[in-house]
Amino acid sequence: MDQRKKRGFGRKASLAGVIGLAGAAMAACDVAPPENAVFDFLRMGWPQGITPEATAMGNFWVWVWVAAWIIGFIMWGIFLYAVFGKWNAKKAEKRGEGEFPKQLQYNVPLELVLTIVPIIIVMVIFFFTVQTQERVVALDKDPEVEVDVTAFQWNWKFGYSNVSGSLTENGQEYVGVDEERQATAEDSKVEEGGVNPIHGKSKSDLSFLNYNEIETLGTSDEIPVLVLPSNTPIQFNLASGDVAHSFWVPEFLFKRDAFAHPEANQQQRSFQIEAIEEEGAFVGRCAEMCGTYHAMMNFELRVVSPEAFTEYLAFRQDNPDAPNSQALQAIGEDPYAITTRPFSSDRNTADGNNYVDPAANL
Ligand SMILES: [Cu+2]
Repeated sequence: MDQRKKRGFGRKASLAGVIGLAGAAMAACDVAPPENAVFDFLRMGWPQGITPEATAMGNFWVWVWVAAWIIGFIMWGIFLYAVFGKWNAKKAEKRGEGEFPKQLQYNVPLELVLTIVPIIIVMVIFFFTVQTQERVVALDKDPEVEVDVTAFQWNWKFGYSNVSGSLTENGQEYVGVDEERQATAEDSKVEEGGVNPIHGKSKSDLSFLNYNEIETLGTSDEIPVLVLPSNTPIQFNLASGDVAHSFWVPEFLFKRDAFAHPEANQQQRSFQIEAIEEEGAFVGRCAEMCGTYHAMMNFELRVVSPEAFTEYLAFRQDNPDAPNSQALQAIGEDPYAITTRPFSSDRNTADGNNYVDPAANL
C-alpha cells in the first residue's frame, strides 16, 4: 500500500515536471511557420502583419490552423470510414454478418481518452493564446508617438497628443493637447443648474474625448490619412464621440473598439505597438456596426520614415491652417488616401430622378 502510494506520487511528480518543462520550453519559443505555399494557404487570407505583434498573432493563427486541419482530417476520416467503410450495412452483409451489428455501448476508456485529449489540446492552444495576448495588449512598450483616435458617426479624427524629442525638429518633446478645447470638454462634465443624472455628471459629458492642436479630420469627401513613423513604438488612445466603433487596421491583425466613456465602461482605451516595420499606405476600417454609413468609415495609415515624420509634424505645427493633404505633399507623399477613396454619397435613383411628388398620396 505504502509502496503504491509512493509510486503514485513519483509518477505525479514526474508528470508535473514534464508539463513544467514543456511549458518552459514552449514559453521560450516564438516559432514562425516556414514561408511556403502551404503555410501561405494556412493564413486563410490573413494579411502579412506589419508589426511584431501582428507577426506573433499571424504565426499563432497559422499554427492553430495546423492543429485544426489535423483534427479535421482525423474527424472527417473517421466519419467517412463509418459511412463507407467498415460499418456500412451493405458491406457487413457481404461479409456475411448478421442483420444487427454488435450492440456496444459505454466504452469508458475511449470516452476518457476522447475527453482528456481535447482538454489537453485546448490547454496547449490556451497557453499560446495567453502568451500572444500578453504581448499584444502589453502597455510597456515605451511609446514615442501617442495618437488620439476619435471615432464618430461616420468618420475618424486623429490627433497627436505626445511625440518624443527624437522625432521633433527642435529635439523637445511635443505635447499636442489643445488646452482650450480640452477645458471646454471638461466643463461639459457638469451642467450648471441643470440635471446631472449620472453620478452627478451631465448626460452630455464629453470630458473623456481628446482634443489636440494637430488633428486630421476625415470628411465624407476626404479619407483621413493618419501619418505615423516607421520603426517607432506607438500608442493609440481610442474614444468615440457617439456610438461604439472599432479601430481596425487589417495589417495590424488587431482591432479595438472605440467606446464613448471608455473608463466608465471598464475598457482599456489604449493599445501599443512596438513598431510598424513597413512603410507605405495601409487601409483602416470601422469594425463595429455603427449605423447607416458604417461602411463609409474607412481611413488610411500612411507610414513614413521617422525623418519624414519629423518634417511632417513640423509642417503641421508651422501651418496650423493647412490641410493634411498639403502636409503630406510637403514631405513628398501622395496628398490623399491611395488604399481607399471616399464613397459616393450620391443617393439618386437609377434614372437620376429622385423627386417624390408630395401630393401623390392625397
Ligand atoms: Cu463606425
